[in-house]
Amino acid sequence: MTTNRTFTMLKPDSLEKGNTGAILEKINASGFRIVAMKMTHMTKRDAEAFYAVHSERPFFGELVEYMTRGPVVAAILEKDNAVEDFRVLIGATNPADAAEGTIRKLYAASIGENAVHGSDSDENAAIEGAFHFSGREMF
Ligand code: 3AN
Repeated sequence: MTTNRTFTMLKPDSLEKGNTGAILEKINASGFRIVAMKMTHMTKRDAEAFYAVHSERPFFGELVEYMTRGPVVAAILEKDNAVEDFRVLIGATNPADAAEGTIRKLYAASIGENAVHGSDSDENAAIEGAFHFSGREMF
């Protein structure tokens, strides 16, 4: 099944390193339309809720700390087959395994600080988009 929308966050390391513009440029150049976008600083509670699926993983505390140490850019993106195509564009979770030219290969430092988030299913794209945006903020 294909879908039209996915959800992304440019993570704190991307903003700290000044990579926001370059990453957004790559997203645009890859044919994604921006449906919603904002800069936001997640609280500990936000991050724990957003990543609840990982709450039992050993890296959960580290993940929450990282995602709350500075602002992120959250966005909903539209394109045919958006979820799958965006996962290809960002590359593997571990940048060491990410393909040449992918966002994580270019901008991520490590598996823990991997520059960008991309939804892994249509269902999660809808849940994650609604976590950050109301219907009135989607265009
Ligand atoms: P993806 O972001 O590629 O969907 P997930 O959902 O498995 O990967 O992991 C969510 C986030 O948790 C990753 N983006 C990364 O920041 C962090 N993470 C995943 N695996 C590890 C790990 N082994 N050690 C530290 N952090 C990790």
